[in-house]
Amino acid sequence: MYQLHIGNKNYSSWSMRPWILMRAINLPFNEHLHLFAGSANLTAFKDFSPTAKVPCLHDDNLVIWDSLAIAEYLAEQHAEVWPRDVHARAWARCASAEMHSGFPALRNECSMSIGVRIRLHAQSAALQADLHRMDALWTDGLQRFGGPWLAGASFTAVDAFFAPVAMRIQTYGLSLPSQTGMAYASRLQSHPAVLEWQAAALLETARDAAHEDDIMACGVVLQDLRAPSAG
Ligand SMILES: N[C@@H](CCC(=O)N[C@@H](CS)C(=O)NCC(=O)O)C(=O)O
Repeated sequence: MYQLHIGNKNYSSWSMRPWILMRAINLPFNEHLHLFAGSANLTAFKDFSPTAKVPCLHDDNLVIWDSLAIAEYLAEQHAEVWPRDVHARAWARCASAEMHSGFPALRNECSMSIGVRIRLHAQSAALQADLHRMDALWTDGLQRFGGPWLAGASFTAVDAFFAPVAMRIQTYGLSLPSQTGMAYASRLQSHPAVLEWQAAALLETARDAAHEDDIMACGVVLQDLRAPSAG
């Protein structure tokens, strides 16, 4: 059985990706949730992850410590991870790699916090450029492969890679230029695996100071839908 190590569901966008993928395509796994604890992670997370980061997948003696590498490892054994069509598969890999290494303004200025609703102090030009690129990328996939998912009829790894973006759109009330892009964000928000992850995130009572500080710095908290903090 796969063992998937993840961080707090409210904050950990990288953990969310393989978890959503595995849940959406019905790959059984045991979840190991590790709470973020500032610099203490560096030692505690080292017990299961060579970079002291999450996600990290264990499969018997194999350790895979990066979200994109996890998707590729799973794809070696499960054909449904990527689209079956070679063109759709190449596109899906490009889009996932772009998410993995790009969209810095979106990632830095809109830290993921699923249970909170925030009004940003400002939207930088870089953030607006990221949102325009996101919209163009999503529209391209949906038109090229016919939807409803980014690379065709089936939910695949590329959709899982953008699930945290749909959460950020919800948290920060972000707008994409097209109806097509917004409709895809809302489709992602209501996927059963995303709803399951979100429900668990809302029940979390742990708070991580570094993540909370990031969120407070970028805007005004309008609503906090999470279970009350454990203190
Ligand atoms: N490139 C890595 C990024 C992993 C990453 O940055 N994970 C964050 C959580 S979302 C983490 O573990 N942070 C802990 C820390 O920095 O102490 C991946 O794709 O898996």
